[in-house]
Amino acid sequence: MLEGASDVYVNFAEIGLGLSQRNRAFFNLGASHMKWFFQFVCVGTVFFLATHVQAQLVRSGTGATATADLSNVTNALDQFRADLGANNGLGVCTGACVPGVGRREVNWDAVPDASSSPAAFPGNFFNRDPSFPAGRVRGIQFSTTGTFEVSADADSDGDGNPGPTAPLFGNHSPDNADDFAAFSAERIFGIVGSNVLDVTFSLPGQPGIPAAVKGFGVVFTDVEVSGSTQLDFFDVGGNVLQSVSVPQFAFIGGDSFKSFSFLGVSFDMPIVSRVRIVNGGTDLNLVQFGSAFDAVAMDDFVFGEPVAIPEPTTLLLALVGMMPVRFRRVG
Ligand SMILES: [Ca+2]
Ligand SMILES: [Ca+2]
Ligand SMILES: [Ca+2]
Repeated sequence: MLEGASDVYVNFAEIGLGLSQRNRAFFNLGASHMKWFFQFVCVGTVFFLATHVQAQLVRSGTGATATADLSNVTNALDQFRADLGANNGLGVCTGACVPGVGRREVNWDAVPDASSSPAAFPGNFFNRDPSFPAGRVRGIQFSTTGTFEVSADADSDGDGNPGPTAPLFGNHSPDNADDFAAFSAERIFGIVGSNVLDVTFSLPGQPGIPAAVKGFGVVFTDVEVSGSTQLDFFDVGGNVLQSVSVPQFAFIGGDSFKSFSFLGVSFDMPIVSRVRIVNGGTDLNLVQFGSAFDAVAMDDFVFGEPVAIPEPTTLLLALVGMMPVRFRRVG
């Protein structure tokens, strides 16, 4: 059914073509439209009724490198991965990959030096067409009013010597390098000039085709204040499906022990078209934006395999377009 949803979107143009060729034999038109009809029923069920029947599954956990206990984080992450299904890897969804089924991941670690701090990271880096390397074809897009950065690795200019840019966003503040940690070595993700970003989805390899996913989760680092960090899930109509605070790492004393907090939420069906991330209360320069003074960064993103969202107006026109064919048959 979900694979059919992809076919519907790609072939919408054929609806108009079919209507303009009215001398085509009815048998062909009828079979074609019946195919569309059943696909529309499937798509409609998924995208327009889903918000009334969906259930959610929340996975979360915290831990810290210094306490040598990341089991709550890894267990929650692995549960979430299992909730979504097999990792479909990189590139366009072909072969065993079915749109809407399985998952993708981003760990930032293969981002080149040229797109890492202090350089800005483009929000469409992983939302490219197949003319780009497969690693950049994942169907996930980021937007913010600020500027994204991926942290430098240990040798930020590739000359074989450490630096010159400090890892873990230490180039923005020494506090960052003290408090942040990489869950997957060694790059992490952050924002300058804002504490909010939006995540949207496309069919991998087709950046112009908006898509929805079944679930989305992030491993955050250094969430210390309750309520400072949050995920808001939106459906295709812009309605909030769920808002969940990311659990803070509970600590006693003056340091967060380079902690991690994972939160992932999945639904019965791929109905999430946007996720808003409130990433703590400050940006990488420790300029306060949110109500809580809590610097937070992000590492691993895990999300469901995107499936195309049909446009409601196109769906309506297509269904109306079926009517003259039926009238001709009766006459
Ligand atoms: Ca170097
Ligand atoms: Ca990483
Ligand atoms: Ca913090």
